[in-house]
Amino acid sequence: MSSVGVAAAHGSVADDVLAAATKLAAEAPDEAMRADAQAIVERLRGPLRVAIAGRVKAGKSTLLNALVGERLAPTDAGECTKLVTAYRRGAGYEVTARMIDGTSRNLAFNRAGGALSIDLGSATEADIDRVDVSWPTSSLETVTLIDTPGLESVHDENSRRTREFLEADAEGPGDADAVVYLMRHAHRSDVAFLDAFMDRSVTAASPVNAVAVLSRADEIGAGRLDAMASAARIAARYSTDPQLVNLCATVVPLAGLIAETGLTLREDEAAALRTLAATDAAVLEQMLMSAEQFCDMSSSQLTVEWRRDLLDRLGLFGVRLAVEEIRAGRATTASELGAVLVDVSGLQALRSLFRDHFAPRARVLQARSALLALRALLRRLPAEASALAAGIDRDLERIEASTTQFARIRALHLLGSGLVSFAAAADTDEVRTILVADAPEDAFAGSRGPSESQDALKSAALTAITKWRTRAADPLADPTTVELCDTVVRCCESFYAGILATSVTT
Ligand SMILES: Nc1nc2c(ncn2[C@@H]2O[C@H](COP(=O)(O)OP(=O)(O)OP(=O)(O)O)[C@@H](O)[C@H]2O)c(=O)[nH]1
Ligand SMILES: [Mg+2]
Repeated sequence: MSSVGVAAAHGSVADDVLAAATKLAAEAPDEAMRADAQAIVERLRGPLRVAIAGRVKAGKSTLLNALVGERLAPTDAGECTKLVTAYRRGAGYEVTARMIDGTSRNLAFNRAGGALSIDLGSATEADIDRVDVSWPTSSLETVTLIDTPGLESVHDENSRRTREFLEADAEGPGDADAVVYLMRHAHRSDVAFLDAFMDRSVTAASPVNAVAVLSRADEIGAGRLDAMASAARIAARYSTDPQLVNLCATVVPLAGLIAETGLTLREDEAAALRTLAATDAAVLEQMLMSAEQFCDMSSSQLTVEWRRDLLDRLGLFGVRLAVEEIRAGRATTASELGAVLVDVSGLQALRSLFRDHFAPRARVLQARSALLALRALLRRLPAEASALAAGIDRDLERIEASTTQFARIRALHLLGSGLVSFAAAADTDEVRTILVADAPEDAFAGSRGPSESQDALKSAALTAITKWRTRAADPLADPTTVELCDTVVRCCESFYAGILATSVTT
């Protein structure tokens, strides 16, 4: 798997881009440009920026809270998130709005009853471009999470904000380095939707920087206790969907609400659940048939207000699970019940994806966003700064030529957006495997013989180099296909060099 060597090489690319950005921040002719360049420097020094995107009510804000481990982002059954809001680690508690006119202002906020309630003051949503929440929590140490309004929101204005935020355009790259896309089981058309969305935002998503979540997984099968097992099967099937494999690395099931509540469950809630669990078994069974029956019946000691609260916090599946645990004597306190809920929710698998998929690529993804942003900024430099622009442009060219990392990401986008396709599915699979791979063993896994010897890898690499070089030289191939094939060749060559280097040292 990815070696320390790979990580070190990634770091140096980011350092090189950082040096170019720092130079521009110091030498750009006017103050606004220096500030823009400095913003790129700071982004590159800060954590990876991961946007959480999906349709209205997909459970985005709830998922964000589950990852943070606190109820921060407001969630609601009605359309809720209206502004792009970044949650990042800071020394203190602070909420800032970046206004459409480019200025910033601090916003008042309070946290009565759970989620953050932000007071826009004299401003309206239309005046605000982004909101930035700074919060002192270790869960945001390596990643800044960005909550976005639902795509296809009934208020098109909100949806537009998310698209503008994520999509790359001629002016520069999208503002996120990576994306978590939520899709609900009920919306099988999400795949087509994701496809169309990613197509428009060519730099926003690929198997390198996007993962998908089958969200609200506990609701599958009307909240029966086997819901998560069904969700896992459905997610596994989606993971191999021919459209999805080009758009995201994998699909994991998640019951965000169960995770969020598991991490924040209070003792009074556990006590309410114990009261509920003491209800006669047959009556309880009847109550748990539907949300209406749960709130209507007066057979339990528990007040209707409490029942509504529990439903909000846990859903029918969560209530059923907690009651089951209490009755079996396996978990009764808030911390015991919370642990069970988190365990069942699928949060661990999502966290593992962040650790295993995003973290090792973070510096490259950030360096790439920064490089694109720098290029956009250079285009805005006035004529008298042309020497500075040309110098930095040369630096960026050199950085790009020194690594296959950026070319790989672009090539995956070409593949993912369908701009390049191969007649044979096996070719598409081979190309994707090579482009995504961190090490030769991953790149040539399919062509490896029974022995995992270096010789077998070497010969697989050479075969691939010959094959894709021939394809790149095809006079009938269009320029984007040639570019993609060239990138595959470069990747194979660098893997080949890596194999030779290991055979010498071992
Ligand atoms: N049962 C269940 N309900 C969930 C889950 N995640 C979210 N919900 C509920 O679904 C509703 C919407 O959740 P949000 O997190 O606000 O969804 P969102 O995607 O941020 O919605 P918008 O910001 O309005 O687009 C809320 O009532 C949540 O409690 C889940 O995993 N399971
Ligand atoms: Mg939301």
